[in-house]
Amino acid sequence: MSNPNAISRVRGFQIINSRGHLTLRVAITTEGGITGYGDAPEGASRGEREAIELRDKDGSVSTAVDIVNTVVNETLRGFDVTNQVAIDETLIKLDGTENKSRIGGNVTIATSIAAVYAGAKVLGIEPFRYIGGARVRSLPVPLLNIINGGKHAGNQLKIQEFIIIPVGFSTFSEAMIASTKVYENLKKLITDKYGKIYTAVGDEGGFSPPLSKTKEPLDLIMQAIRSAGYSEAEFKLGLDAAASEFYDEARQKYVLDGQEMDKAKLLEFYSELADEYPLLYLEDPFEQNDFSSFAELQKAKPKLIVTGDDLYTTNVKYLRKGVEINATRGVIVKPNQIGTVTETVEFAEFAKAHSIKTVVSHRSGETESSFVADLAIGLGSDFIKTGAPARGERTAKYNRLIEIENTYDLKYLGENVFS
Ligand code: 2PG
Ligand code: MG
Repeated sequence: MSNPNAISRVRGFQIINSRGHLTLRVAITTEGGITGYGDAPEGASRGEREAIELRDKDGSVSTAVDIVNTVVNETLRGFDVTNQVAIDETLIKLDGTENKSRIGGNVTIATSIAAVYAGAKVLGIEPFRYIGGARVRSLPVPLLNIINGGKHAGNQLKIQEFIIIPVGFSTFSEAMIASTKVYENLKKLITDKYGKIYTAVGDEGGFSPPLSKTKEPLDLIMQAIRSAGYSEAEFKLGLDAAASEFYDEARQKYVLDGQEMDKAKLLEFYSELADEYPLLYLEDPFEQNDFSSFAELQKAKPKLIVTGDDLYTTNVKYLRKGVEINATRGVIVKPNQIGTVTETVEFAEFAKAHSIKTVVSHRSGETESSFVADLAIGLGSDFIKTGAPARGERTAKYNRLIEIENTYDLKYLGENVFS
């Protein structure tokens, strides 16, 4: 008898992402007629060691589409769609390179995610349950990027993301509603101070006011938190410096706030920020090869969750190095940095086994897929980072979490994220 869960067809096609760029969507259909879809997100500030996105010179992803429709389709046909590990291992072997540069990280991740959705559907369970099983119990704390800089905006800010963290609430929904109030107040403040034109938003839905020094947006956000009626008890702050983007490699200097800083000076600068503001989270404070500066900062500021994104690129090989020297208390988990869901799960589990906080993350170029929301719950992640509480491709993830909270008995992590 034939297996209804066997894959009958894998099909790729181009769709449009939040930047107006083309990206890959993969549809996996089973013999029983069930289909699951997976989208490839697109980063702007990419890590050197992350999986390669196959993109053609004309900006399309036509070659990736062809690969899905030929070699991937031929290879995966007949696989049981619920055998995620076998599917992902086959994709890894099919590619055969360290960074998925042969068939493309976008091909592998979109296919891998499509398999998750199809697998969950054939079993009749939610994707988060499919990923996390009986262990699922909590909703992550959102990291909301409400002022955009760096590669994600047209302003002069060197730091890429200015983040609010609603820890002091008892449900995810309350945390999100309060965050929309802060966002709204921030918009008012920007309108009053700089004019309505500066309420236009950057790639991740955060505002992009005409500021250049790091403390200016932090002050503005603190003001927005207060005018929305909240304090440090409810909201902490976070930053993604994405420091590789303002590092001058030839001169070994960071160019920030109109100054040239060496790594010691930059460490001092971050320490000062941590003393002056309720800063809980600091991602990629140094360039992506300087593991030891991450460790020094983490040691100097043990309460801060120093986090590696470009540092690790969701790859256990690099996280192992970070663990050895206690480089960071946190890691970013981005499925398309490594290229399959199985490797992503392994990375998150390795982090957890070493008591490192996990931050499941979107990319700056996204579709309306809510995969990272289900992934964050499935992994029991501490945090989810998915932009401002605005723009459909960001709200798709937040609204999925709200929907899950209102349907299932899961507990918002809130303050417990500190334990
Ligand atoms: C980051 C991400 C997502 P990008 O640096 O953390 O916020 O940006 O997708 O452009 O790499
Ligand atoms: Mg980052």
